[in-house]
Amino acid sequence: MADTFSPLSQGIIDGDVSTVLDELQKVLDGGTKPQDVMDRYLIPAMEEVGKRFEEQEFFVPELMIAARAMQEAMKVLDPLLKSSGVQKIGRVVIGTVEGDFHDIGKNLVASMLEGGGFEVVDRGVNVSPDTFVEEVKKQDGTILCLSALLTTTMPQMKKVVEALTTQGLRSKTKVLVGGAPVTAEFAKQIGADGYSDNASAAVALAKSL
Ligand code: B12
Repeated sequence: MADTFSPLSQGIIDGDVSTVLDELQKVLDGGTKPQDVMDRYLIPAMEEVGKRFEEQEFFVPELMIAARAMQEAMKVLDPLLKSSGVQKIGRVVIGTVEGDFHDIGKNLVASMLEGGGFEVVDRGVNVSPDTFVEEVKKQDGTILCLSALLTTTMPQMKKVVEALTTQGLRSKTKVLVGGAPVTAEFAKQIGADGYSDNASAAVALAKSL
């Protein structure tokens, strides 16, 4: 039997933006914290979408309409995840690696880091190693966060680490990696300083560095 989802999660799976916005408002009005909304409703819905894609029940158009519904929900949650007026505790440069256009998880990590008190420079998606290096050069002691959602783009993370080394920036920079296919073992293999599989842990990790 197919799993049953809450109306909010089902709205994401169906890519039904108006249901998503209505249901999102209801759960927020009911007192659910923005982070819990992500963890309980939105992320499981995207996982389901990925599962259906893998099982060839969904194809790229369904993936895209679900992603659009997720992005609309994020527009509402984003300001709630960020706190304002907090003194910045460090600088983070973040982006999705070259060849990869997935940005939902990266945006979430960026929002949470900002909410956690970091100054965040978000270079977007499809970011080349040179662009990351340029951005890191602007200030010593930067934390660099790399996101990849495709097994084919994961090797780009290694290229970024190598580019930092070549430019003499590696020792001054902490590199965190993440994204669905990335593992702690892979992070270690490429010489990154840390890995996490979710946005809240990414903030704790960045703070510990
Ligand atoms: C939405 C989606 C899309 C959307 C992206 C829209 C957008 N603006 O991002 C669209 C439709 C564009 C898309 C396109 C493609 N996709 Co796609 N996509 C997905 C899907 C369903 C969900 C991803 C997502 O947003 N998840 C929700 C977020 C919140 O989770 P997350 O990204 O994992 O991020 C969390 C953690 O990983 C972590 N994290 C993320 N980044 C970082 C960084 C740091 C530093 C840290 C510490 C933590 C961290 O924290 C986040 C929050 O908790 C996944 C399935 C899946 N299960 O991942 C497939 C998936 C990633 N896609 C896949 C594929 C194959 C593709 C395409 C190649 C399809 C095609 N044939 O065209 C293209 C590639 C385009 C490209 N070059 O990038 C495959 C990848 C398979 C593989 N092994 O490589 C997946 C796994 C689907 C599947 N099961 O087959 N996709």
